[in-house]
Amino acid sequence: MNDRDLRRLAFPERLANTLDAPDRSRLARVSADFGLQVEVLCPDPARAAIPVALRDAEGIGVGDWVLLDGDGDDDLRVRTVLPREGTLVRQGAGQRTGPQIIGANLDTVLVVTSCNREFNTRRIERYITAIRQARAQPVIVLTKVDLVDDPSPIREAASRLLDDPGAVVPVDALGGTPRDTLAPFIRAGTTVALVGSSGVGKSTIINALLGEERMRTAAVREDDDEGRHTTTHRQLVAIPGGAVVLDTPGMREFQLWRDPALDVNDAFPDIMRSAANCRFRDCGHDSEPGCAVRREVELGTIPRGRLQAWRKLRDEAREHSDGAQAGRRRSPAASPLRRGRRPR
Ligand SMILES: Nc1nc2c(ncn2[C@@H]2O[C@H](COP(=O)(O)OP(=O)(O)O)[C@@H](O)[C@H]2O)c(=O)[nH]1
Ligand SMILES: [Mg+2]
Ligand SMILES: [Zn+2]
Repeated sequence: MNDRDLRRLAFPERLANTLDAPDRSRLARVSADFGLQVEVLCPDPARAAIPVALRDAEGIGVGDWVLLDGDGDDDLRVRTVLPREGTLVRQGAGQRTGPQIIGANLDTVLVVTSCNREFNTRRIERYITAIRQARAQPVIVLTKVDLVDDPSPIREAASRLLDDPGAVVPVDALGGTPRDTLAPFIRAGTTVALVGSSGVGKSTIINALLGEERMRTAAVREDDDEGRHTTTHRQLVAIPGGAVVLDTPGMREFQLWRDPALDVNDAFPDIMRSAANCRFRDCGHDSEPGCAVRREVELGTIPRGRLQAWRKLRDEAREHSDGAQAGRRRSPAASPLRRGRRPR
């Protein structure tokens, strides 16, 4: 791929000097995952097979940079997955127990939620925990502001979940100008994923960024406010202006991945700030004397539900890390968050 195409697909600088000229000609970016095959951009879309051993060993996700073997359209295979960063993972849903990669090499993740009944603090906290775990920047996008009289209470509730009130962005994806509103978060050379329930307007935003109706969108059911699943798979697209965005289908549940290094504190800046004033450094904000967090809950400056959510996620992470360590003794399962082997 030439330099222009690499820029258009947000090729990360950190990988540049790990590759020689022949490798560069075999570079591609995974844009969709179909199980035994992936769609890759190189820069035109093509299909490539994934050797089972490779999938088992390190996994592969939309957004990964790979080196391809083979020629022509029918014969492409993924040889290597380049070390990924910014990996958003969740615990596989249903029968699948392993980590599932939502997106790889992400710089920013937009948590998209609508201003109506769909807004759910507890769900957003979960997303933010996983986004911090990925070391990507979380942004909360409030859609359908045109449907509510006053979005400011929701905007305030959302601001509490991030340390940066500037990272809460109300948009009207239909009548407004989401491309301008979101520009600070969709910079050239970066990869941005959109996550959230179905029907909140993720695909609509991406169409606005593309300037064409490429993604399918669908009306929300009137009775329960739930969207139909129009977006059925994760799809990476390059948008004019040089950023890459990832559209995802709605996620019903977002289980945190069993990662021993998961630190839920990162997603609770308000609690952490207050915890600095607790008498004990390892205060569990439970029944300890001199607990500043509980005092703030009583004063109402930290919502009670927020402290309960912190406890719940912390316990979940602990449970997970015990489980993961037990699993690790049995088999050295690869972490999708690993820095990865250097390519040959
Ligand atoms: N009124 C209003 N409707 C919107 C807005 N954004 C999306 N929609 C509508 O919501 C429905 C679901 O949008 P879609 O993009 O398919 O949601 P997705 O499932 O998150 O990708 C569509 O009918 C959109 O036209 C918005 O800001 N305001
Ligand atoms: Mg969609
Ligand atoms: Zn405390």
